[in-house]
Amino acid sequence: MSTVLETTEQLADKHPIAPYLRMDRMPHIWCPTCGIGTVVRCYAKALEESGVDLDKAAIVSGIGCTGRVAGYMKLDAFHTTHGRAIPFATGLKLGRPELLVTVFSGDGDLSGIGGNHLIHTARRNMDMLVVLVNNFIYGMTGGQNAPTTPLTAKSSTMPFGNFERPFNLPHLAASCGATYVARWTSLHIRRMTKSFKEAIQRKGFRFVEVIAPCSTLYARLNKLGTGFDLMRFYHDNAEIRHGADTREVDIGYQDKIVCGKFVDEERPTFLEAMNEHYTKILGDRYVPMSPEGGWIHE
Ligand SMILES: Cc1ncc(C[n+]2csc(CCOP(=O)(O)OP(=O)(O)O)c2C)c(N)n1
Ligand code: SF4
Ligand SMILES: [Mg+2]
Repeated sequence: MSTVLETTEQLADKHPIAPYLRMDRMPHIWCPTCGIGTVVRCYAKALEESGVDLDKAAIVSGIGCTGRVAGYMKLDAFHTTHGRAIPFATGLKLGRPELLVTVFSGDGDLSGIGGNHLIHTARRNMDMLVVLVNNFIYGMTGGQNAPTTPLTAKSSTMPFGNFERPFNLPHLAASCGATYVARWTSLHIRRMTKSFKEAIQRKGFRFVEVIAPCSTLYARLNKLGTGFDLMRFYHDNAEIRHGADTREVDIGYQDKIVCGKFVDEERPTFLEAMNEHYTKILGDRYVPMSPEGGWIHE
């Protein structure tokens, strides 16, 4: 009996998440043991298990290694400018309210250059899921200090160690008004997937931070070994505390990482609040957007 060997491409097409990826764009740009791919895997699995209609889902990224995610997902995808994924996603959601809109980007993109958009979009409870991959550094551009770099950690712009207080992102998102806030590491594949599934079902501003290795820059500049060593560190130092007070989930350099679901509540989204308000003030004169986009005309 003769055995027909399949090509790498044929085997790759059989991968369980191949239907969610643009396989013609493989191989991806990410370094070996980088954590971003794992987060993509969990997100794709969550889409699949949630039965999301892919024609009704859109993904938006900014710039950076994580910013490449939108380009690899087989969804309506938008690779926007640096720091502008959230405002782009806001426009998309307002124009097409029926879409599941996900923003997928890095810590620098979303909380550095894009930080102003992050806080105001959470405050407005704009209906979108934000997946922020936090590798504590600007990966794509050479390992510069980010607003998330832990105190004393080295970066290419702080070779003697960071002395700037970093953001505690779950607390930032929660205090600005995010209605769903969770943090995982790229080691927590089942919990992260479950969290994405839950967040997909919710409405409002949902924020999931995933701590993931940048093996090439953060790990190397800090002599922490490979991405695999960082995964082992997460294994030994992640502490799951659902409902933890977000004021207490700061991340210190090589210190414990508190993970879990911290916030899960409901309040009117921007569009719901707007529709209710204008209907109350303007009555029949107010013409709301149809859920499919465009205006409803009687
Ligand atoms: C306006 C502008 N400023 C700076 C840059 C350069 N730049 C590209 S990606 C990046 C940092 C991205 O860091 P992060 O969002 O953490 O993504 P990572 O690469 O770590 O996944 C910077 C500063 C740019 N592309 N555009
Ligand atoms: S530079 Fe860092 S974040 Fe970028 S792909 Fe490589 S390991 Fe990942
Ligand atoms: Mg980063």
